[in-house]
Amino acid sequence: MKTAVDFLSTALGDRGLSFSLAPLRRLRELGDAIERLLESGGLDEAFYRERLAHFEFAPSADFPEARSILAVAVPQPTVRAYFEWKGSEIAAIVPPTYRSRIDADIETLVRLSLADCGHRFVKANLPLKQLAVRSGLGAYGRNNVCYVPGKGSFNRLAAFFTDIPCERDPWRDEAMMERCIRCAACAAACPTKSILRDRFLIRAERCLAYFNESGAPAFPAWLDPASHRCLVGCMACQEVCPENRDFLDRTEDAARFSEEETNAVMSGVPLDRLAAATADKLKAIDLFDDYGILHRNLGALFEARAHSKEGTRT
Ligand code: B12
Repeated sequence: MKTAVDFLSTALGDRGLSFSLAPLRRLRELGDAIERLLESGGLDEAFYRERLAHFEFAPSADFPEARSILAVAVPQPTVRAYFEWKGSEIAAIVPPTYRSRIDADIETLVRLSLADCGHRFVKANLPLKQLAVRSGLGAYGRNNVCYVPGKGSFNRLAAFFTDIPCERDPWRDEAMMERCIRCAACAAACPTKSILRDRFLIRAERCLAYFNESGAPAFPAWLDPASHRCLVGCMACQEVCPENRDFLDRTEDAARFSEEETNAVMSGVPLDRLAAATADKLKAIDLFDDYGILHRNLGALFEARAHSKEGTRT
């Protein structure tokens, strides 16, 4: 007879997604690990409060039948958008895994596969890398990103509580990929020196993505303006990684913004007054909900481009 895992393998595995299933009793260990880092001072407390305090280390009370945690990894392409402005055009990168609308597709696939065998699930709000690594779905890179064996790091992660009984316990210690022991390409490429050679945990509160995802009006003065190479996030530590060599060409051109549209974004025209076609393009690159950060980030990209042109002229 087909088990729930067989159904998941067909629905997810056959579409190139990877998954793992861990017993619910392991849940506490995820919270404990973060707690220990906080106590030892390894994790910046202000950063924890701002970005990590929202995790929920238990299924909601209306799901007492929950028995397991399902972690899913979905390979994602890099997205490229073109912006025309003041007579020139730039290609702006949205790194893989910012495509949050894929979450609804993952949920649909899980729903379809579990409906076939009568199981329930709810979305889980957990530290996803730690869950993926400890449940055997992947391993950490030195850059603290999670790599799925043979599939690199360009995978968006998601998690669900399910009532599937988990007979096999895949739980293991946190592991870093072996090739990272002798490689520090990511540390050398990090524009903010957030990846350290003598400590595993990155200085997340210095990561470029931390700043360009935030709603702060400006970037810190110490940040090199040439660091900006993406519309949001950063590719530096993953782009140079040898584990990702085979996945760098998965780029999709998703939208082209005319001079007029770029002008609207740059001058902060309110979202509800943007032309419908421009709004659709923002949705196509998954940045409609992050519109508020775009004019700052796009401005930084144009500035970085201008600097690099000046550099080549001198
Ligand atoms: C907060 C957050 C950020 C913050 C902080 C990142 C960070 N490293 O913590 C900022 C804004 C900087 C950020 C940036 C990015 N993020 Co982010 N982020 C998150 C979020 C919401 C939580 C991450 C978290 O739990 N951090 C807390 C730290 C403590 O967790 P940890 O890194 O796993 O730390 C463990 C290990 O360090 C371990 N440990 C400690 N010592 C040692 C020693 C050894 C040897 C080992 C092996 C382990 C180990 O213990 C720690 C606790 O368990 C998740 C979504 C989610 N719900 O999980 C996405 C998430 C992690 N982000 C993601 C991505 C893609 C990114 C970016 C690549 C985006 C981009 N292109 O710019 C960058 C990468 C930055 C980087 N190099 O880490 C993906 C990662 C996918 C993947 N395949 O790994 C996630 C899972 C989102 C998603 N749904 O897919 N992010």
